[in-house]
Amino acid sequence: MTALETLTTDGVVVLDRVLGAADIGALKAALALHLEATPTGRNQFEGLKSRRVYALVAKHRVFAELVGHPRVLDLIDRVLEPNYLLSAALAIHLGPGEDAQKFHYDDGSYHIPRPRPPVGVSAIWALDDFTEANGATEVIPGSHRWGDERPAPDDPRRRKIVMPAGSVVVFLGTTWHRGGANTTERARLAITPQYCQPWARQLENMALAVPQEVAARCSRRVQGLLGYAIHPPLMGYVNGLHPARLIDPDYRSRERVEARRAAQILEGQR
Ligand SMILES: O=C(O)CCC(=O)C(=O)O
Repeated sequence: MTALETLTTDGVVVLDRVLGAADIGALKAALALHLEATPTGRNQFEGLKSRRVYALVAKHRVFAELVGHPRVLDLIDRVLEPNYLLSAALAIHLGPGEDAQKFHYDDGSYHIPRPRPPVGVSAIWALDDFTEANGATEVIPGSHRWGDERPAPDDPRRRKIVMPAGSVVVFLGTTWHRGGANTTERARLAITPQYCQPWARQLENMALAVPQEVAARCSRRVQGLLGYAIHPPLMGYVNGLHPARLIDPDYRSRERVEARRAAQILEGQR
């Protein structure tokens, strides 16, 4: 089965060892000061012994590169509609002694009855090895197809995503999962970018979280993920104009392409 087939059949797929040691080192170095300055979580979901660093794209270019990683985007390109958005980008430092999270699914903020297609897709990049004991993410394969069913805390169908550092687990926004319990003496570090349909509200308000001068230095692909794109025919404009005008002196080429697409759609609707 291809990775895409596994993702659509099971609701979850692991891409093994995508990042090398140098990439992992750069991400950890960029996170270190932010983690030190971050208090532990405010509730059971964030983890009372864990730390979360939000708005990563605003914090360092290595995070912007990670959210635009082609191995993950190539998969999501086939699941979500063109012009999909970055919905959230955060680091999770799962502390020693942390309890398992409650099972949840990541696009649960969209109150649309299940079963349904996913509104989002999430990725969790392992910056440390994910092991049986250190809180590896637990996923219930196939649960993306569920309607009202909810998993019990000890659901026997749950699978620990044991994977080496540098790997990434990608799962649909409808797939039930949770952070596992960390029974070791060391933290487990991960970065989780989440993506959503281009017509859905982002969990993290990227237009406010990422300053324009930072967005201007991102790749065009990442700028699009942040919202500097039109979802044709009409979604995402600023003052009636293309949002890339705010950050890109060369915005006209994008404007032309997207205006053409908008005109085709509007024409087809008549
Ligand atoms: O830390 C993890 O492994 C999963 C975290 C998670 O699912 C979440 O916070 O939504």
